[in-house]
Amino acid sequence: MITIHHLGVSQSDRIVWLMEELALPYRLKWYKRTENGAPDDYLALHPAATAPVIEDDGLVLTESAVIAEYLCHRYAGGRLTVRPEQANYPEYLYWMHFNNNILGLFFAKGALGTGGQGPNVERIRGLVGRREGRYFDYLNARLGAAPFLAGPELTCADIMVMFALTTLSRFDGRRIDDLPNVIAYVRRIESRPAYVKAMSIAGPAAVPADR
Ligand SMILES: N[C@@H](CCC(=O)N[C@@H](CS)C(=O)NCC(=O)O)C(=O)O
Repeated sequence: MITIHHLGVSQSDRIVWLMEELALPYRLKWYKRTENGAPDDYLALHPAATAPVIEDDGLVLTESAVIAEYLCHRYAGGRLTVRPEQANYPEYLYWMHFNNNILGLFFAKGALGTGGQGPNVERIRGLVGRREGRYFDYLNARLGAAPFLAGPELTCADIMVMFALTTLSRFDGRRIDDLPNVIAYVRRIESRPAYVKAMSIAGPAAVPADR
């Protein structure tokens, strides 16, 4: 059975959501954050040890997008993915990788917010602002044209992006209040039973417990 090593309040909640959407069985091991991020027993799991980490019969895997594709193809016949020969494959691929851009900007904004100085700070601040603005405008436009990021149905691309629109915006991530299509999309996903269940197990407000 798949084990999800879940770091509290982290991107690993999306793998719980994925498993609930696919109705696949899994074990969940919960790790509490320390002041410095992941605790030592979490860091010992893998050389990179970013959350999520999954374990499958001795295989230890990181990177959400990799894990999502791996689980869907190996255990669910490709459900929630889009095949290269399908017309919406480019949209699927693009939105599958959107998360890393947003997380990169989130960390850059955090660093700038600590009062960074030096000749490049203003240039980087401008670049971060411009890119963040354009990414979110693009997201809002896309969600005005299609109910889900890859098209008519929920896919792993949605599972990849939601964290940046919900949990991240509780911290210093960009808020979505001014993006009506994004708000409607978040509401749509928040009404899915698999999402509700996953968040009750592993979401930012969930009570820490192994399962
Ligand atoms: N690109 C990675 C990023 C994962 C990531 O940065 N996770 C954060 C939690 S949201 C983490 O591992 N933080 C703990 C730490 O670095 O100590 C993915 O999508 O899985």
